[in-house]
Amino acid sequence: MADKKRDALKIITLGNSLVGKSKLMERYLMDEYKPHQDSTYALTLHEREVEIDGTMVSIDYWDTAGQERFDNMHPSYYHGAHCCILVFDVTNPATYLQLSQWYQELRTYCADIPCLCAANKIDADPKMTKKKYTFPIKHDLPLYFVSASDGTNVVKLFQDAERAANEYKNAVPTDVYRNVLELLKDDDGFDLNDDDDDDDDDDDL
Ligand SMILES: Nc1nc2c(ncn2[C@@H]2O[C@H](COP(=O)(O)OP(=O)(O)OP(=O)(O)O)[C@@H](O)[C@H]2O)c(=O)[nH]1
Ligand SMILES: [Mg+2]
Repeated sequence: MADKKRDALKIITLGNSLVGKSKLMERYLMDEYKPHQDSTYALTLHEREVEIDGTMVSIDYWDTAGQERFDNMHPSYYHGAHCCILVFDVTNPATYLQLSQWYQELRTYCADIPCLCAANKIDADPKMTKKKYTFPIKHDLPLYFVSASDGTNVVKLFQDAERAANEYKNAVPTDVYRNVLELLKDDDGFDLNDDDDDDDDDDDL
């Protein structure tokens, strides 16, 4: 069990209080949405097993709360994260403006994890999906128009986050392996495709 825990992917959410972070998780993980609920006061950890490309993967979803009230998160919230879902509320421009601060804090602790941006509550004001949001463009973040209330795009958002987290986790060894192959290929004395059986004595030594 302990080994399994250490291997779990960690996905965090960030964004102002009341943007719908907990409701989005509730919609995805429980496929339900109860309209009235207080802010999250403590850390909530949801564990889930999913299949990604034929392999079962454990995911820990971290949800915490009241960010507006505390202005920033404890570093341990970010520690070891593999992906972040950054949420704002399309009906509340202040939550959009605050994204850059959340993003800056994220990058302080997690320099290169994938980050997805979620524009929530589109059910409340569908025309907001027509607006151009420069923040995600500027930072090259994929943007998802979602509604925890009616479920629009929620599964897509979370499945993409799971996939991105998994790719991020597996990227390091893959890159190292690729770099080694590149180095070997660049080395004139070592041809990966050389099936010459060295009968040829013309080779300079
Ligand atoms: N119309 C609408 N309301 C939503 C949606 N998602 C969340 N809400 C409402 O917004 C309020 C806040 O939702 P939460 O999920 O508790 O927000 P939170 O970001 O977790 O807030 P904190 O825990 O304080 O950080 C609740 O009253 C929800 O019912 C949505 O997609 N559409
Ligand atoms: Mg919450």
